[in-house]
Amino acid sequence: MKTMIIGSILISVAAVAAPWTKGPAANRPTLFKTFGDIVNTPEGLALDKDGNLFLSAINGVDPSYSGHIWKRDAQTGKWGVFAVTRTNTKSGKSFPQGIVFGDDGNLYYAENQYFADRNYASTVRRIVIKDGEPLRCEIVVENALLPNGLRWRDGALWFSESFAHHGGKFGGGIYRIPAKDLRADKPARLLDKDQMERDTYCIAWVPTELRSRNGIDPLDRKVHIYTAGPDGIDFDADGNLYTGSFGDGRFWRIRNLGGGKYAPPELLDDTTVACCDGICYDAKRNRIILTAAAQNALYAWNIAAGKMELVWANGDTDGADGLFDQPSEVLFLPDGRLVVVNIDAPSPGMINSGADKVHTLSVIRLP
Ligand SMILES: [Ca+2]
Ligand SMILES: [Ca+2]
Repeated sequence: MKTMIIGSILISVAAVAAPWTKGPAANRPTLFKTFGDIVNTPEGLALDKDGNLFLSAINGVDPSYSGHIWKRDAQTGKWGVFAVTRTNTKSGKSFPQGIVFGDDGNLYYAENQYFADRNYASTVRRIVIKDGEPLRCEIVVENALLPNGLRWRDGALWFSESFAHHGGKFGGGIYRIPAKDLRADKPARLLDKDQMERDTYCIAWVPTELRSRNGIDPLDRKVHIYTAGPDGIDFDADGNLYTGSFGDGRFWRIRNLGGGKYAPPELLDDTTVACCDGICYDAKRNRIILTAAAQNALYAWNIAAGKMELVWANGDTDGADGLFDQPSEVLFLPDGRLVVVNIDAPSPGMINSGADKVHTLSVIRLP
């Protein structure tokens, strides 16, 4: 009897064994926020000029909860729903992905309809804000496939289009829309991808290499997402743009040549990250932080040294203790802490073994 009890204790201990971890102990993530099922798939992050933090809930895991956007008050730290995003009239759903504030103080977001409709049904929209309150959602960019990471720089909205396959090649695009063309009465219209070479809004096309995942052919419909191109985008202090691709994890720089000109994409690293989601610039350390979604990891590209450094990685977990559960987006708070979104919506071949009931943001205070 005693042996059996000891045996069952050992089994229960093994079942809750802590996941493996890698990276400096000082970088260990802790829990920043747990959400209920209303935010079952957290995604994009943005800060307004007052330091309030915004988070989009794309809610792809359980779309019976509508897509919407939360706000964390910078003064009180309290979270609340900021706005429910407007549904697509055809799909009846809203899937807000990347978000960013414009110079006009309005919140721009990628309305990603790709997983409901692959025929240019996606848009970029803005929530017009007055005195801190949302007034309306309006379409400002149309005819997109999978708009994803958003940034605002030099009077323009920048975003990645994660699917821009054309000419028999897989890849994604980087787009720039000047503020004057972001009009609710006449949205900026992207050209179809087979004409993207003459789309004046398209700054760059980035190719995706097809890589097998645990023996699964990337052209298999189950892993279609691994044919995707650029996901997260951000700029360094000199205005050079960086992006990482979801499909093959490759990391690229698009140099700012001045006068509105940009160099062709330059491959910086093609082996470290297997699947890149969001990225952000670490101004204090002159690095680009990359999420490595499949590896449950964060890496940092050291710009001066020209090399990749591991920030943190951990094994499969639901994230309840603050460890990573498929990191997807990163952003520095005004106090210097790094917030990491755990999207917890795995594709095949990821360390994250399944979407669970614990919906979290992690935080790291980098030394
Ligand atoms: Ca989780
Ligand atoms: Ca999980």
